[in-house]
Amino acid sequence: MSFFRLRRFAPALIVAAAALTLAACGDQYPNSTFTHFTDNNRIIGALWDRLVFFGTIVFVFVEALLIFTIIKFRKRPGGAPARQIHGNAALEITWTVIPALILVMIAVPTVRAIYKTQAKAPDGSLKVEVIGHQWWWEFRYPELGVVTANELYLPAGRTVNFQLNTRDVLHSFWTPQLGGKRDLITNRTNWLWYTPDSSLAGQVFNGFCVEYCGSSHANMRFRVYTVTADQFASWAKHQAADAAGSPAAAATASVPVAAASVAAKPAAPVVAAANVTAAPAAVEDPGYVFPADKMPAHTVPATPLPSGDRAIAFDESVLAQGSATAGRELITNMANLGKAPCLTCHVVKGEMAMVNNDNARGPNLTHFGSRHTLGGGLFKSDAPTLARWIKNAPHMKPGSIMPTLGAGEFNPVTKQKMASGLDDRQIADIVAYLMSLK
Ligand code: HEC
Ligand SMILES: [Cu+2]
Repeated sequence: MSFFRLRRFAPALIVAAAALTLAACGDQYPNSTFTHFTDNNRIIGALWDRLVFFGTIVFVFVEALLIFTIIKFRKRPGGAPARQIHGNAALEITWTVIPALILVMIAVPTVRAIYKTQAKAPDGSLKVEVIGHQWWWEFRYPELGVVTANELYLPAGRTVNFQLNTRDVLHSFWTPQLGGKRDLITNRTNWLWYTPDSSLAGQVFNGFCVEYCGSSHANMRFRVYTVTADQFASWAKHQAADAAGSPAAAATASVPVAAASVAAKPAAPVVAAANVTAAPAAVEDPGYVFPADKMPAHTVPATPLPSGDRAIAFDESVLAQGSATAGRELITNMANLGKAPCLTCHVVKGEMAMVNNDNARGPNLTHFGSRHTLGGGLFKSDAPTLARWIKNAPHMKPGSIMPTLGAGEFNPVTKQKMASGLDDRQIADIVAYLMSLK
């Protein structure tokens, strides 16, 4: 396209570009990093504002000078040849000094922001250990005895001090509206702290892994619920308790002394497990749980189940017949190890322990029924989704370390049909059990 034709189209192009830019302004962006809800975010936001401000001034000045020069000193027919210049000390000093001053104006607040955000967290902060796994998040509250996954509860107005570690490869922890990003680095501990504004109680935020970590990197998400101090205390107290229906929970309820002996001898619950046949007892104080119907649409997982040729067949009518008692048997009874060795990878506090939190490969399931999401925040947690997840998790989430467990299912890792495994009826029982673990 010749210069003249371009010139004819230029106004139209500029109008189109401006319209396109403006069109982007109307929408709401709930995951925007430019919405600042914590001290950490505001410090970094202020730095960004300053950079954009100075950058804009420099850009406008330089471009204006450029356009002015192009027009004013353009070649004219019959014009005199341009004057030749060699060196101009004043000009050279000016264009060295001004950028140097601009750099100082940027460097000083940048270094200050780095020191502020890297400082030790203030005393009295809530400590949360964030542990990255391929491809889900483990959250521990060591002071409160809580271990959970993919859903983080934070009391609004209190500083939270995150200790960041990874069990495998690099990950990065980011909740755009609250703070981050900060990497989780192998064999190293990183820290990040921020204070969610006290006005935030009752809100939900999306969090992401932002360091490429393998096939389900994009499926490694989490939710942050900011709640009141009372709601947080209620939630944490219940989350620290043993699983509903577990021998330890039953022992604590009747004879407090027995609970201590069970805890001291990890072998004891194995025997006890076979004897407890009653349905998991109703939880006395179920603790605060963020109401699912108060979650804004953009925080509700919308990943569809595999469909069409890829669908995981499951007879949903059996879900209604699922028995939590039978489900608990399947999970805890050693005789079924070949079928449902769930506890070789998962911890259910109060039940027989085959792994502890430090060597468990999967999320802690003690209060799974109180979570709204499933599989690294990828799916909504409901019975039909959970049933298919247990049947064939790696088919729903590429690379997932949770194995294919359904009889007859195609295992994407071994590339073979499962000769044996759980049938729909057994899965329905396990679903009923897990959903009862409020
Ligand atoms: C080889 C280890 C392993 C075994 C065995 C295993 N799981 Fe998992 N499970 C995992 C891993 C790893 C995840 C996390 C997967 C992800 O999100 O990518 C997981 C995730 C889950 C989740 C979702 C938890 C959440 O909050 O997102 C549930 C529920 C679950 N497993 C139940 C079971 C049940 C029930 C069994 C037995 C029938 C079982 N698992 C057996 C490793 C295992
Ligand atoms: Cu990751």
